[in-house]
Parts: sequence; structure tokens; C-alpha cells
Amino acid sequence: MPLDLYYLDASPPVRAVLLAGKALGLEFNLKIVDLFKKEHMSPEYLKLNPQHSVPTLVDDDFTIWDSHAIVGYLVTKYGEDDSLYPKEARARAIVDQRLHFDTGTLFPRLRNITYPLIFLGNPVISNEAKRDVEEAYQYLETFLDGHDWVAGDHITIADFCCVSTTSSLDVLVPTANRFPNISAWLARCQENMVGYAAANQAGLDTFAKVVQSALSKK
Ligand SMILES: N[C@@H](CCC(=O)N[C@@H](CS)C(=O)NCC(=O)O)C(=O)O
Repeated sequence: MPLDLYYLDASPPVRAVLLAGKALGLEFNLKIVDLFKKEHMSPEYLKLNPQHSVPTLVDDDFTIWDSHAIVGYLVTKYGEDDSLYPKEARARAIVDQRLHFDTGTLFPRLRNITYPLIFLGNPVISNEAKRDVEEAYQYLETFLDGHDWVAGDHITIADFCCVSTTSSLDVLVPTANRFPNISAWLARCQENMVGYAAANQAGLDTFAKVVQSALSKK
């Protein structure tokens, strides 16, 4: 039974799911939801996902949305082992904390910039928004102290979620050389994650083009 993934590859949460799919060797039946054409507000899509967000996964008769819920589900259902989402209580709690960090801190600070920029046509990134992003970078920098991956010493689903958001933030508020742990981790993700080029880089390039075009309207 194919896994249907409703997606738009410029979207960071979508790219987290694509990365998880590559790591697990899963094929998705990709269905584009063009947010620019408001396809996510169509009655059919709202029936599937009343919160009208991408990504949404349909696995046979089961529908789930929110990238963090999706990647956890995919590992639990299709992973050969639990290494990407450990079952041991404390290891899992750390992964969950990082997932919630993406949901509650990283992604909202990205959205605070992209929503006005891309969807309201406001081509300015405020100093306050930049400061918020830099504060989030500082948290991430600290999590990575002494660790190769955001939840410890091996890749987990938290890396998929945090890298898709952080690499997108980096386009808007460059980490430059100010956050060495983040720079090293971004390079590590690029080198070590299965299918990084197709799953994250391609959509990130599209995201960067959309952002640059919106910023050029200043
Ligand atoms: N927490 C959600 C966030 C998903 C989200 O906000 N996606 C954006 C695209 S990056 C979207 O679908 N926006 C349209 C909307 O929410 O109406 C997740 O991780 O899946």
C-alpha cells in the first residue's frame, strides 16, 4: 500500500518527513499542495487535515499530520530498529524535547519572518525577528556542545526536524561563523543523512529563491 505524502518541498516540515523517508528506505506517493494557489484550503484537503498544513501523510486508512508526529509514526511503524526514535525513556525524552524545541521555538521564529515576507509581501526582516532567531541558534549551539547530533551521539528524527528548519533559517539570518557547533552539525547532516540532496537541499534551494525574490521587492 503506497504512502501518500501531501507536500510542497519548499516547506521545512515537509523536508523533515522526506529525510525520514530516505533514512527508512520508504517511497512516498507525492501529492503537491500548492499553498500559493491556496490548495491547502480546498474542501477536499480540509477533510483530510482540518488544520490545512503540509505535510500530511495518508497510510492506507490512517491519516496523520504534523511533521513531528509523522516522523515518529514512520520510525515506529517501518523502522528496523528504534535508533532514530529510541524507546528507552530518557533517550526518548531528549529526542522529544528537541522535537518540541523545533515546534515551539525554531519553526515559529522562522514563520514569524516567512509569513509576512512571502504571504503578506512585507520585504523586511525586523531586528526583533533576527534577535529571536539568534537566541534560538544559541539554544541549539548549546544542545550541540560535545555532541555530534541534536539529541546525542547518533542521528535521530530530531535532527531531521531541526535541520530542515535551521537550514531554512540560515537563508534568512545567516549563522555565518558565529555558531561553530551549528555549522559543523549542518555540514555533518549534509554529509551523513541518506538522500540529503534530494530530501532537503532541493526544497531548500526553492525556499531560498522564493525568499530572495520576496526580499528583492524592497
Ligand atoms: N507543526 C507543523 C507545521 C506545518 C506548517 O505550518 N506548514 C506550513 C508550510 S511550511 C503550512 O502548511 N502553512 C499553511 C497553513 O498552515 O495554512 C508541522 O510540523 O507539520
